[in-house]
Amino acid sequence: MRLPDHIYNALKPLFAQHADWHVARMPEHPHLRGPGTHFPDLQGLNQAGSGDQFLRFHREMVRIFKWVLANTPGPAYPYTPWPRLPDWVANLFESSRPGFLAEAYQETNRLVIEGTADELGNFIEATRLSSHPVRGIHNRTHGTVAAYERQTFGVSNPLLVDAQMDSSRTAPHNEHFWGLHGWIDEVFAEWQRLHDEIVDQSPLDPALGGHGHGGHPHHEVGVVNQPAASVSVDESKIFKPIWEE
Ligand SMILES: [Cu+2]
Repeated sequence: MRLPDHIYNALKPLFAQHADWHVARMPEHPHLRGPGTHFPDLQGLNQAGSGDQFLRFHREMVRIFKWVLANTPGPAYPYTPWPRLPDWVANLFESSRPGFLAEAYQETNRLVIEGTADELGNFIEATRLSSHPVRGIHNRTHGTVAAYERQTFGVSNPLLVDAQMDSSRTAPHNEHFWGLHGWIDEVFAEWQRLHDEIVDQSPLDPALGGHGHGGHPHHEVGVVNQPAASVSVDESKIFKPIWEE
């Protein structure tokens, strides 16, 4: 469901380029990334580094989200990253693909210890670089939550307007985006601790953020506040519910 209105209104403009970032990573859109574009360092989903960029880009989003929560007037919104997928999502996975989640968690843990950040991101998202049979917990959760919410609350429920989880344009407005990405961010933080990287999950003022990581939600040096090419893309093949495989 959509976040409370005061939070939704505050963060919507800050994450307006989230969808452009995802669209620019698609292998068929090389002209939307690289030197001279909004995303000069961005790798395609089929290129090395894409999984690493996925983790770091969304780290920055989570940090900006925390800043918005701390600095937006109105009722406090308690934010708790999912400790792992909540039961109502896990049960949907389990009934469609028994054992999928247990195996996915196991491989996630293995990559936190033995993998690179790129391999971890590739597996969790999944990019085109992971061929593991239980890859893609991120994409599958986006698709599964979207379909579940439509079935449960109704397609035209006002609280799903501009907040569908199966579109990168609207998903950041949904409360579960932050539950899911909070979980992913904690997994990445654990990887960082085990690999002697500094972990910074502190709230980030969006006016100060955005120094690389393959592109930033809004203020890219040199191309400030120009809308990126707004290519509308059907993401239904990327964000499919777990029962449609
Ligand atoms: Cu995203």
